[in-house]
Amino acid sequence: QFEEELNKIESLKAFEELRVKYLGRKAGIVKSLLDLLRTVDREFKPKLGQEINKFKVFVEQSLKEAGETIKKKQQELEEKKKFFDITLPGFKGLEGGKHPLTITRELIEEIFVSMGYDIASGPEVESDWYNFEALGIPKTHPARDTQDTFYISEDVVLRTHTSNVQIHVMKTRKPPFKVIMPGRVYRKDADITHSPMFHQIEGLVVGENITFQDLKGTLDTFLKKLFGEKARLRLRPSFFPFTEPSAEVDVSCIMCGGEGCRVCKGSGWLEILGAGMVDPVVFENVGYDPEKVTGFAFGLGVERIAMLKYGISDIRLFFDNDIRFLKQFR
Ligand code: FA5
Repeated sequence: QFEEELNKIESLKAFEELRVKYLGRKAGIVKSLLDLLRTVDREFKPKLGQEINKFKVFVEQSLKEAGETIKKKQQELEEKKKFFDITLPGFKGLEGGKHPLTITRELIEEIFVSMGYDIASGPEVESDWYNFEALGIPKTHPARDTQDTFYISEDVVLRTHTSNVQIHVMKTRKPPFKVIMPGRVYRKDADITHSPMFHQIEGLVVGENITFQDLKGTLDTFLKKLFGEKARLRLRPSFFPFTEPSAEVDVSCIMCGGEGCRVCKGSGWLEILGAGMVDPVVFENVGYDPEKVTGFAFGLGVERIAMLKYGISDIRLFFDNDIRFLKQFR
């Protein structure tokens, strides 16, 4: 019976129960057999005592062996549980990525930094003077129409361009210098190429004998570095109150299929920036001598450049935060 019960044992707990059942000091089977020995006739005692003792030794020995085996098994099981298989593939967390506008801005910054430019920034909530007046935009200029500008109060606006930073920079630095000034700007504008909040990167170079040729060469170098050698630049005469002469600059729709491209609405060109030679009036407003220094400035639209680079035909996609759109730029 003992052997039968022993063979069935699988857990340490069952083993312990069996041990108590047979060898328990108070009520174990071996103990009760020894108790029985006291009640038998003297002549049977030696023989029976021997038999009981043999049984006791047998039980003890068997339990010892079985106990060792079962403990070993248990240990192996524990080890298996602890084993960490480093060859198994890991769990991959959701990976974030940079926004296409961030990628584009960083790319543009890198190109200008490689050409020796510093990076500066200025306020998005701006006084009328910095955003307009100092840049030669009088109260009567159409750019100040409430259609275009978000007013915080009569004298405070959400900046409509990054050109306000030109003034901050010129008021705190002495020429010569080359700076770019990236940032968010705001206008009451909304269609597939216009967003009410968008990004510009302003550029400003001031020194002696800076010419329009330098401006054109700089923009040409920049655009070729950004879009490749085949990219073409087109300057159209334009007007900005703070530059003279002024130009609007288009780039050929090289990245998205030329003439038929939706980004360029079939024209083959997309306007990406405004530029010109700094107007002497602006130099006077910041205390520079227009007889001594000249300079050029430009303001480029980051969204427009990203649209061209990636062939995106609707500016609103940048701000919808649709994960399926954003995932493509990782
Ligand atoms: C200006 O904002 C001038 N401050 C640029 C400038 C700087 C001229 C320095 C001369 C010297 P404009 O309004 O054209 O210019 O805007 C510049 C660029 O911003 C545009 O060429 C276009 O690429 C982009 N842009 C303008 N409005 C929007 C809009 N609502 N959404 C997205 N991009 C826009």
